[in-house]
Amino acid sequence: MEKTTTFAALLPLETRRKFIRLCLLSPPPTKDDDDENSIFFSYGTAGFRCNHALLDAVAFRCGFIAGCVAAYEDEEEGGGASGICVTASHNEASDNGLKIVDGRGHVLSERYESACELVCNARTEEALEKALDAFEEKVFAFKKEREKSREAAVVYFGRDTRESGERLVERAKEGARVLGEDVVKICDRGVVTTPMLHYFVYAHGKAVEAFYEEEEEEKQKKEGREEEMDAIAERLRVKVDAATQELAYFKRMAIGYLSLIEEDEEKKSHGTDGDFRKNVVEGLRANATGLPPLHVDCANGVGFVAFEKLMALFDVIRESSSTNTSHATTTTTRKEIALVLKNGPSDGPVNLNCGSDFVQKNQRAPDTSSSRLSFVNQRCASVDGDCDRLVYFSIEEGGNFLLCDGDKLSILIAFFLIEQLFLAGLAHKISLGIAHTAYSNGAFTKFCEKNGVETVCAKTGVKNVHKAAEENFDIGVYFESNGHGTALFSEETVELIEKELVDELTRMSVEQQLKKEEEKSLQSVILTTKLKALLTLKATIQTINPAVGDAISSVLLIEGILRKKGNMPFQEWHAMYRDLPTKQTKVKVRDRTVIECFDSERKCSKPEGLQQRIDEIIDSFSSANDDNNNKNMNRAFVRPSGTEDIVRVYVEASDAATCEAIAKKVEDAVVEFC
Ligand code: NG1
Ligand code: ZN
Repeated sequence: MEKTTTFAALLPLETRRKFIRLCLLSPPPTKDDDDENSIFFSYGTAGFRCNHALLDAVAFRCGFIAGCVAAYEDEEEGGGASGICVTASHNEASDNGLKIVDGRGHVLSERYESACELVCNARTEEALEKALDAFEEKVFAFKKEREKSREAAVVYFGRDTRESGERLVERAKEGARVLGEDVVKICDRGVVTTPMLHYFVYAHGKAVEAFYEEEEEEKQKKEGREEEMDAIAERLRVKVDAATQELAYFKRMAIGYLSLIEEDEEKKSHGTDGDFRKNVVEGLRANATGLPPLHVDCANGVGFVAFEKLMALFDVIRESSSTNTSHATTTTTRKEIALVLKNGPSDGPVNLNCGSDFVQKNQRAPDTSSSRLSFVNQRCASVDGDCDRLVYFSIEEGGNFLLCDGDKLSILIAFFLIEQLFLAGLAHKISLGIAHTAYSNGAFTKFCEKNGVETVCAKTGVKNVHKAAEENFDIGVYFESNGHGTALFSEETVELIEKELVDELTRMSVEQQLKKEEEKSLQSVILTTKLKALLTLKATIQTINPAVGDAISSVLLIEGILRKKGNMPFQEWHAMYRDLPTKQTKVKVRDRTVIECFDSERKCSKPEGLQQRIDEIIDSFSSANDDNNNKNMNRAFVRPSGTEDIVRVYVEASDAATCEAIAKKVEDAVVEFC
């Protein structure tokens, strides 16, 4: 695309001046009130994150940045709307953070990051001018003329349950307001999960697109008179508003899930159709006695609130279907999904001894006073503080802890989708693979290889894995081991599935007309295998949050898949392959940024000598008795965290004791070299 104008030309001089003046009035804090000793705010794995008390100026500046993205960025490049999530995800309660969402509902593109850092760290007028110029150079380079007719852009705000959230959202709103209300509107969605906020921004863009596509009103609008333009703008506003409400979000997912498990619903209904299905379908199912309820550890966070809303919606749907159908008894008494919610915001500080990060990294159940014993012998799941991560776990009779982490979520979803693609006759047309990070277990990658599932390893962080999934596959399943992830369907894949579905329905209806009367009733209930698979794929797409990985949407998807797999017990899923023992620790060092990594962060090039030391440690643990398999099994790597001021150490070995021993040595090496 050709560069036709600059940010400076787009951003009125007056706005620029005002922003700079306000920034200078409340600069970012320094260590010990010494200007020479400024704190550097780095754009980490997921935006700015640190102790909440340091973040006021950063929040203000991020609000302005989000406003600029919404107002001045090309719609195709992610403008028109944007979002700010005030959350520090899995971090402790005293931390907070700012995540910026672009107009497509994705995390802000990487190309903005350095400019964001400049804007958030500038302390003088000159530095602020330069930082804004950096936007001109890098961020808005693609922007053509801002259309005069365009309605005010919208910035959506949301926060998790942290106490500091309200204050920081207000600061961020002040930043967006600098642009003026005629340029940017503010929409505060209050306490919501991170994926919900991403969804609102995504839905905004889709609603605007659909409005203009379907109604072809953009043309009219340009030619129309003043009052017509007002009426059209109002209609658009109403549509966008409806599409970006919580209810729209929950409805999409709940209906997707109900369609996904529909086959089972019908199977359970009485009459000949039911008997027929029983013969055809039930034979394939190992266990149809129903899944026990899922106990969900909500990390003392916003997930609790969101899951409650989802359950309330299921209640409403159930009630309305019971008044509308003759099968009142079957639909009202059975719960489509049974969740027992634990660890809500009133149970303690967010993430303290609970949540997916605690469970996955410590390999044990949440340990809060309110939930300590309640997970024993149950099927359980754990989300993180802002509800975008999910892991499943269970504690066996003897206390043995079983974890289904992001790797196992990937496998379950990928295998399910591969099966459906085959049944739909689309396996040769649609490529499917898994993107993961260096933290994935060696047993997982081996299992994928053995089963012919393609994998790619990306750098840590959703933005990297997302990109890898998007670039490499038509359907890219990706999860970080900590449970951050989703399944991405390319636009062409969604279109292909929809087209095949229409074709299949047409073919069936033609066939139907040719059939004799007596054959019809049976024929009408026998959905062909292909049609069923296509419907399943469509329902899967609807169950998934299209913007970003989402623990609520993932719970629905996994629960749906387990039900479709004949109520697959947790143990069976867990036993698909056996994880190698792993150990993850954190090391506090003076300056973690001295470590530089390569090979998707599985190796480090700096500080000099550290990688060689790690290699030596690994070698020293492979004895002459080891067969080649065992020798290759042990691995360790270190990388600086992008969300905490620590270095992460990861070790994987053939047994737990070796893991511990290697971890200890690698930690010492990190301390020595950094
Ligand atoms: P850092 O702190 O950079 O390791 C952590 C997670 C990432 C990702 C981000 C964002 C681990 C080892 N790292 O990043 O996977 O989830 O937080 O929340 O879990
Ligand atoms: Zn999170």
